[in-house]
Amino acid sequence: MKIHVDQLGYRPDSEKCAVLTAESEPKGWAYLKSEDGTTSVELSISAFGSDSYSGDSVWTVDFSDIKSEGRYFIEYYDCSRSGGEAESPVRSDVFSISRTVYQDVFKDLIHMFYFMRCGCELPEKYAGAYHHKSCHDGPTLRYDDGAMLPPMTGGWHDAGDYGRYTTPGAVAAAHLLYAYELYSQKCPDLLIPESGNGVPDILNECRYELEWLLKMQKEDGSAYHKLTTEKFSPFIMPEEDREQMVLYPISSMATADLGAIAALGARIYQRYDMAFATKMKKAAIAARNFLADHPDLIGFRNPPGNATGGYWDWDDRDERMWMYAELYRLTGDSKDLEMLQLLSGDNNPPKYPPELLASPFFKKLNLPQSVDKTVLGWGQVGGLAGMSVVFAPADTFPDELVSVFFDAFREKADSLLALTKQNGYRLAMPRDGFVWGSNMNVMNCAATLLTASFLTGNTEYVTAAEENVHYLLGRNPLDTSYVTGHGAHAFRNPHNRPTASDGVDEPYPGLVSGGPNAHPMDEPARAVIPEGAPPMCCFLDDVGSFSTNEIAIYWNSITVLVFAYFA
Ligand code: 9MR
Ligand code: ZN
Repeated sequence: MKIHVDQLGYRPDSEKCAVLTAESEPKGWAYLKSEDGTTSVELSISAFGSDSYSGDSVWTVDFSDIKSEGRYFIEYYDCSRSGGEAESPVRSDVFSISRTVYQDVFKDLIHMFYFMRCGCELPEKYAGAYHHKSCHDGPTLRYDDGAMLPPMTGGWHDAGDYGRYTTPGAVAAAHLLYAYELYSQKCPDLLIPESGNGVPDILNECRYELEWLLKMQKEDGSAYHKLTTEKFSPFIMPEEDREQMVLYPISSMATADLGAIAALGARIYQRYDMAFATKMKKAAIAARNFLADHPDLIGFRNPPGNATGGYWDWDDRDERMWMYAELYRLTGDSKDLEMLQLLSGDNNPPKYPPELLASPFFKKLNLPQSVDKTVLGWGQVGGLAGMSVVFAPADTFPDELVSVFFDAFREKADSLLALTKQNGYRLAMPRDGFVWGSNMNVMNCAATLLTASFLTGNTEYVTAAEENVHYLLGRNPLDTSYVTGHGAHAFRNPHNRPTASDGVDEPYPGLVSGGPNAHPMDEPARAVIPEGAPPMCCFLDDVGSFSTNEIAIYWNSITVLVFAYFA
């Protein structure tokens, strides 16, 4: 028998439930007890049945009625054996019921981006034990023509590796900017070099990435896909990685994402720095003009010899859609609106590149015809277009267009709501979400539900989103909190180069693990996770497990977007 709880805890007025797993039916009694001994409430145990995501037999105990703030645990007494001699009870981890239960973790989730800064020293004052010297500040070799360009410093390291990639960088910055736009009053002060300059710290941190993204734009308005070494570095500190930085070719995805984030940035920063906002507006328009002249997909594949992340994507309709949505909000130009209408309409089939159509794998890939309008990932950004449209001031976009996105959010949210009732851990995510970076999908589903709740007022969507938060913070079959430094059993061994080489035992706090992956690709995970294991269990807290336990800026950022609501 095990009792799984959110290891941070629950908000007082929310639904609250713990998951009990056992070999056979628990016939004893469960109690919610306060740590100070003043409260002891008997809870009823209800059967869920067998849960396919985890392989567990599940019972639940609901304690939603307990709303008093405090520190609690759940205790189960097995009195099923005759003789009356009670065995020692099974206890859950101690957790809080508190209005502010997610505030500290929210702050660390944002502060994480400071640790990911590239091209500057991280002094002890801001980085504590994780301080290190400046990195990746040498000259840049342009792949296209072999030209040696000045250093292109700045931005965040992408993930456990030290690459910097345009599409995931733009998406991560977007999650933070939308989080700020929707919940500005909740965004905390951080301790970063810019703190106290009169600009909210989440915007200060985000600007560090935006300044670098602007450098990734070519004179013709297009954007380079990535800036990385040729191969991944060994597990060394970033300043020890002195391999040549290479600027790889452009892609239409990178160009459109850059146009979108620059337009969004221009909108948000104009209150604080008009010159910076104007620079971004120009960049957005240049990207748009380039893409208008290049309507076909400009894909990206790693050139021979290059083995860093590919971030390949076969479809740029969603990136273009997001760009036109943000541009229209900025410029009000009817041509931008027309393009957005065209791209988000039904009469817009994908234009997969000929080499893909000719490949025998094409059918297996099962690529979609229509653009998903709710996804917020690195490769599919239709949901970012959606957020741009549905959260715009009334009358910005025509009603029919708003309805297209509104309906997409509601439909997706309804299907997620159904799922949350079908699995024992109440996770609102389809089974096929357990891929590399599943926690991004978990948070994406939560963000979709929250958006739908804003649109409809349906609080059931909020409850379902909150269940995903509980899953992330430890109410899962592995009893693992997937955020470092938060929760009784937080993962500790991320696939992250600085963590493995900085000589500090604990990883820095606020890192989100990629999470369970039903198709692990790395040796350590494959060695211990049996083929066909239940998806929620396909995880290994091991530094070598890049496909289940890496970290990435866009996994943190989507988590920031969700926690901004609950913090
Ligand atoms: O997050 C990406 C995941 O969705 C892909 O399945 C995986 C393999 O292509 O790549 C992940 O992104 C990695 C990137 O390619 C390089 N930096 C680390 C990223 C996180 O693992
Ligand atoms: Zn660096």
